[in-house]
Amino acid sequence: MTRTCPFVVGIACFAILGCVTVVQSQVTLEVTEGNSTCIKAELSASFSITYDTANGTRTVMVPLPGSAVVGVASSCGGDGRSPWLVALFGDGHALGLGFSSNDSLYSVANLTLQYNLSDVSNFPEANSTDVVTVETTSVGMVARVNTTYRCISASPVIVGGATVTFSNVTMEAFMTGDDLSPNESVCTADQSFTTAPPPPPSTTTAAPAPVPTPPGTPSQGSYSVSNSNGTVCLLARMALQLNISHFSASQNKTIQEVVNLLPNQTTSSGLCDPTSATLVLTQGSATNLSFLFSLNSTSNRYHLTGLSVVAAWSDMTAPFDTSNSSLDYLRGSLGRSYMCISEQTLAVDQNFSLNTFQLQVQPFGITRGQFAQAEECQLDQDNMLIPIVVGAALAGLVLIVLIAYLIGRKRSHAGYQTI
Ligand SMILES: *[C@@H]1O[C@H](CO)[C@@H](O)[C@H](O)[C@H]1NC(C)=O
Ligand SMILES: *[C@@H]1O[C@H](CO)[C@@H](O)[C@H](O)[C@H]1NC(C)=O
Ligand SMILES: *[C@@H]1O[C@H](CO)[C@@H](O)[C@H](O)[C@H]1NC(C)=O
Ligand SMILES: *[C@@H]1O[C@H](CO)[C@@H](O)[C@H](O)[C@H]1NC(C)=O
Ligand SMILES: *[C@@H]1O[C@H](CO)[C@@H](O)[C@H](O)[C@H]1NC(C)=O
Ligand SMILES: *[C@@H]1O[C@H](CO)[C@@H](O)[C@H](O)[C@H]1NC(C)=O
Ligand SMILES: *[C@@H]1O[C@H](CO)[C@@H](O)[C@H](O)[C@H]1NC(C)=O
Ligand SMILES: *[C@@H]1O[C@H](CO)[C@@H](O)[C@H](O)[C@H]1NC(C)=O
Ligand SMILES: *[C@@H]1O[C@H](CO)[C@@H](O)[C@H](O)[C@H]1NC(C)=O
Ligand SMILES: *[C@@H]1O[C@H](CO)[C@@H](O)[C@H](O)[C@H]1NC(C)=O
Ligand SMILES: *[C@@H]1O[C@H](CO)[C@@H](O)[C@H](O)[C@H]1NC(C)=O
Ligand SMILES: CC(=O)N[C@H]1CO[C@H](CO)[C@@H](O)[C@@H]1O
Repeated sequence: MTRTCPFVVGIACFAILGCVTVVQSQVTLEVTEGNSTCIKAELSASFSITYDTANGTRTVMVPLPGSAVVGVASSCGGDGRSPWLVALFGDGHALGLGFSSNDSLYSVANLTLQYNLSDVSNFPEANSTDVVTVETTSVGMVARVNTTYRCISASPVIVGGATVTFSNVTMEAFMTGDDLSPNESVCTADQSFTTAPPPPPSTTTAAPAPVPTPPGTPSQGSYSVSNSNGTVCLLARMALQLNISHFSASQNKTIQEVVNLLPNQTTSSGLCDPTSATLVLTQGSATNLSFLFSLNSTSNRYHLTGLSVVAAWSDMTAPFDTSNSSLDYLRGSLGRSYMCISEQTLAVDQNFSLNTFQLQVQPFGITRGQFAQAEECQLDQDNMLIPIVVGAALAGLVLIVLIAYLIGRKRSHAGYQTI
């Protein structure tokens, strides 16, 4: 059985999940006419697509597979038409990029995504079999004519109910030779990485940059995921705080921003499989957080193996996007829930960590829609130890006083008898 893993922002999938190993493929696409190449693109892309099921919406992650091919609709333009690159993949899915140019610049004028909801391997339980086409004209890929557009950073493009995240892109349209031009136009996201602004000399009289006020403790939200027959298959209640290092537009430097997830503005969705479970938390269009849990059916233990985030906050110069699919947090046993009341920091990479508070999760083995008995994290057990030690010390003290009293009483009693 092969099916595409629902969680692919990441890089790899476990063999145990039984899914295609989705090392995100680098795809090469070329549009030629006659003997000459007019568009050449080497890129990775993944699609986050939300669709309707009978029981609400679901979000899946679909990668652009290495097997994608250039469709015949592609063209080099001319005769008033503009160049058009169409990549076909899977069961009737397509990604189209239309290019336009003037004397100095060329750009991706529009992006079209077509996906076929009949494809049950990517869109399980879809309540429609339509082929959906969505389009946007704000793609934000611009380069100088006769140069190669380069963008290694992940750059999300929102199109309809979907997000296309490109990464590691080198691409040229309106080519004059058969190979990508050695001259590059580097996207702004890459520039802020490579040319990190030097810290201002401390001797200047410049006013200190405003430090973002740290938010208070976040509030706890309750989230759940149901499977196709409406049975709750994942439960979570937790308070979450995102800690992201990004380039601040207002301060013109990289800052660390700590933001609480607001449960009353957050919706949950996800997917459950026998050995993997995904929880996606979406706060408006600003924050999208995915958790991937996996179950080891040999040891009957589960853990949080993947975390991914897409954040488009007001002070960012570009949406922030990162993921790590080789984590090992929140370890619990099948048939039990995992609980950690204490604050925990889940480090994802050098730019993103997630702080959790008052957390209880159960990604597998839910019965009657309720949490099973909890296994407490070590931090909570350590915190419990202090009152126990204090209590034991107090009990010991009481015991000593009592014994002393009893001995004293016996002595004085004995004293009476001798008289
Ligand atoms: C393609 O190249 C061949 C030989 O190099 C040439 O004979 C042919 O005319 C060219 N075709 C076009 C459309 O330029
Ligand atoms: C699919 O479900 C959504 C709500 O979940 C509903 O609004 C929509 O009409 C349904 N579509 C079909 C074709 O049943
Ligand atoms: C959509 O997918 C279904 C089933 O996978 C397939 O039969 C159909 O041909 C696809 N539609 C298109 C337009 O490719
Ligand atoms: C995409 O943009 C090009 C250039 O502006 C235009 O010619 C083409 O019709 C557009 N495609 C769609 C589907 O709108
Ligand atoms: C080319 O287009 C860009 C925007 O797409 C514009 O900023 C620039 O001024 C244009 N240049 C010329 C020479 O028309
Ligand atoms: C791009 O290259 C072509 C062929 O080498 C040349 O004719 C054209 O003037 C160049 N355009 C720019 C803007 O450099
Ligand atoms: C980016 O793409 C190049 C080939 O186009 C590949 O060699 C390289 O490993 C890719 N880098 C990442 C981080 O995927
Ligand atoms: C719902 O589906 C799950 C597996 O997807 C199954 O274990 C469970 O028994 C089903 N429940 C009902 C009420 O059909
Ligand atoms: C941002 O900082 C860089 C380097 O410190 C400087 O060259 C640039 O002018 C600054 N931009 C703004 C808008 O302040
Ligand atoms: C959401 O909750 C916060 C406090 O947790 C409250 O200040 C805010 O008004 C609430 N917003 C809505 C839309 O309920
Ligand atoms: C599952 O657990 C067993 C026993 O603890 C261990 O040997 C095995 O490596 C684990 N498998 C995975 C994929 O982690
Ligand atoms: C909770 C809920 O709406 N469950 C429904 C999920 O969908 C199946 C049919 O696909 C219904 O039978 C359930 O009632």
